[in-house]
Amino acid sequence: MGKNLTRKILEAHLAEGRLVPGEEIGIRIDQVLAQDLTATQAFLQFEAMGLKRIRCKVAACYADHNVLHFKPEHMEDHLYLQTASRKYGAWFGKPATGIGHQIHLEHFAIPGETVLGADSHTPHCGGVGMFAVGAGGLDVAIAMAGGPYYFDTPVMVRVNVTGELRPWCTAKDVILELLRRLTVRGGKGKVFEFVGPGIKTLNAQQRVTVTNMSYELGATTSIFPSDELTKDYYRRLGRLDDWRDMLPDPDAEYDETLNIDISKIEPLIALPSLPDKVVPVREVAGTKVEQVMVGSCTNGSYTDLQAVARVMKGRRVHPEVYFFLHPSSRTDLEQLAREGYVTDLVAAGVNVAEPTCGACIGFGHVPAPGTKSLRAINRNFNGRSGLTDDQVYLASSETAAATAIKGVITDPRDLSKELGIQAPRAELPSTISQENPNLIPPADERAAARIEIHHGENIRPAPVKGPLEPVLAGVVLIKVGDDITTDHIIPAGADIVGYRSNIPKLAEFVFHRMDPGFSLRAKEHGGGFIVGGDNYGQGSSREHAALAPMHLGVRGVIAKSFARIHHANLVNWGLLPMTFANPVGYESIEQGDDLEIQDVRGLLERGAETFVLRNKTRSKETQVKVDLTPRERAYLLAGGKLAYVGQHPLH
Ligand code: MIC
Ligand code: SF4
Repeated sequence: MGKNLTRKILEAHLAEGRLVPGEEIGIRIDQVLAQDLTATQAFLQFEAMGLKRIRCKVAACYADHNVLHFKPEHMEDHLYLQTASRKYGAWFGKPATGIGHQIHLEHFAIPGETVLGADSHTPHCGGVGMFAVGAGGLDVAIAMAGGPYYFDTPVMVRVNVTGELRPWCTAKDVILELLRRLTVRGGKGKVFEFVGPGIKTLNAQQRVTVTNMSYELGATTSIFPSDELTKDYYRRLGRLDDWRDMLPDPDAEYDETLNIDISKIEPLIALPSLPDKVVPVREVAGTKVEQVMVGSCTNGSYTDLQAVARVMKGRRVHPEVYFFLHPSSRTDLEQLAREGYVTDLVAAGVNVAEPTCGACIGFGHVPAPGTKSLRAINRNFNGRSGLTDDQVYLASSETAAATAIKGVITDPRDLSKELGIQAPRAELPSTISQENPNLIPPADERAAARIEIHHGENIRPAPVKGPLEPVLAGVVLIKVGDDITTDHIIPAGADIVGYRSNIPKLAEFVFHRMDPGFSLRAKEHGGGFIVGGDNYGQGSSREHAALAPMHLGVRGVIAKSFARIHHANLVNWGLLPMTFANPVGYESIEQGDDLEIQDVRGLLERGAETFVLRNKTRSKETQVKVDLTPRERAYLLAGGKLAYVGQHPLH
């Protein structure tokens, strides 16, 4: 029986368990990455474990989200991260080095290795044949300490790609097409492995766009083989020594198959406010937009920006449109500048902003109420742009450029017909320099001993919850619907992210944009429960969406279903995730109801999978289920994974 690529990499890294879909495995992690919003907690947790030096092959921390330093504590976070990185043995990307995923790809990605990232878009490096997975900060801290990463063996899906993209149709349209078909829940528990003749028509950067955004399917990750096209990319990087052939066997077996003929794909667009609300661009063409953005880890590369520059050359941004872009790599920006593309963009009236996440996460360029924004990025969750009830559309960079010229949503194919503009080809830079003045190497062990870590005022120790109580009781603090994102639970935005390393302060903002009274109510009740719909906790990997509710005394979340990373984060921080045994259970509970689970410790210890939830207010009982491995039960009993690791140190 031939092996697929995912199986080959997992087998080579297997530390515990069997590769049977749904069964828990532990894998060895070669590389870790984190970014400024998640890394402060990860490093604080690493310090709390009492370790002196990072034990995985490569660790990198990127200051890519909060780089404008609107407040003094923002720079303090970076000084903490820079000193901690150097001391413990991680690379540090200074602000405006670029977006971590792209910098990691350019400098460290190695086909066939594993990378665990404290960011949901870590599947980025899957585009060059890495097994690249996003996780909460604590899981990354444990990987830094040399511990395995535990997760359920994914269902391995063969995505058979045929055909070739037509002019003006892009890799972004490929992933939008998959979102259209599968939705934001369709990838849960799965790895999408892209194979077939069509992948030979997609260069490494195009592949990366697909794997990066595959997380929006809720997938564990996705991966392309490392082949001759990957080799070509490593040649341009000047890192041929890091390249290796990583292919599935010709007769490889998969659990499922999906076919996609990319020659049938047309320019697509996700409507506000979920990445799976996908329709052809021509269905909404003519809609007036006031703002256009190109950037993020999905669309900020040289390839995207060169395409935009080619479209904009000699033309002008529509007078009623604000068009800005955030490159994803300083190196790529430098190359674009050397080749004159930046000049073309600036001459056309495009605002070339700094190479960071920027407006993707609501840092700047917040749309005005009532306006529409078209963005070549990966997420359009409501409120993420910084405006509650925003109207953000997601499309390719080419569609963005066409829209910026015309002032209304435009199918880029019309540019050829109306303005005689030739469709840009997806090109890679001829060279991608490894000279990076902003990427600071770790200190050697001797020098590290002398480095004082900069612990600013805002950097508070990693919190730990006490052991699980015998009876779990409290009121329902909030009841929410389906597809609630971690952006809803703990919003981003410049006013809030500065407190990522200060959980007591951050906790004031839980559900802030949806229900500003939540935190106060939780405090008044001394905590309680959250009730959610399907896919609760999708989106960002931020463990703060568990940590901050934990600080407010939230004891458990009862939902119809959970997103993978958030489920793990709840367990990691000692909050019990439960699902309704019967969907009507959701209807029977309202905000304010008083709930109780008797003998919860005993139930967990005995391995029970169904618990009785007593609704004291309505004198009713509801069955709830838990989907927990023995290891996760032990974490919950201890009061979370950090508490558990404190009792069972990693060797
Ligand atoms: C995001 O895109 O939402 C983020 C900001 O990159 C997050 C991480 C975070 O919230 O710190 C993610 O995707 O995991
Ligand atoms: Fe940054 Fe946006 Fe990518 Fe998250 S999705 S890492 S905020 S660019």
